[in-house]
Amino acid sequence: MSKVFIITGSKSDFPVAEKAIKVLKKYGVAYDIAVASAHRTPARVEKLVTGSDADVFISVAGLSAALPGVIASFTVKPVIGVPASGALNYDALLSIVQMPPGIPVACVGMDRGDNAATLAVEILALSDPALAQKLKDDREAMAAKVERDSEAVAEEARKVE
Ligand code: RP5
Repeated sequence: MSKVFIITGSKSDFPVAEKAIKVLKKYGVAYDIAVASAHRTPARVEKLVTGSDADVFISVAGLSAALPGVIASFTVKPVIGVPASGALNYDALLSIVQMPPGIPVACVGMDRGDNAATLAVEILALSDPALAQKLKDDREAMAAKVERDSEAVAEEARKVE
């Protein structure tokens, strides 16, 4: 049973999906991945979404980026959209974020497959205390790194002539 279902609009979106997979693997969260396009294969999108037992969907899409919204139309589970960067960049971001009232998609930053996965883990952690603890541990590790970086920068600054 997969907890997270990653659907990309194209094979070319895989590098962004890969960032999500790395995070999900780190937290030991089961996932599935498939390619399906809102425009090229709408029936396949419906079949995949309605047939899935995942708790959270992550959808990576570029250009007009209808896919996350179409996924959201077929489920009441949370959908996290990741705009894939392209020639224009803001096209996909604005498309994903501008959903009509009642059918929201949580939109992360451009190509931020990693943040999409972290948000998915946070949603799953609502009912999984062990997962929540792992997230807290990682936040502490991040904070400790900032302190180490600050000391390193102060040291570099002292050397500047
Ligand atoms: C979108 O169009 C996909 O999500 C992809 O980001 C973009 C380009 O797709 P390909 O032409 O590479 O298949 O639907």
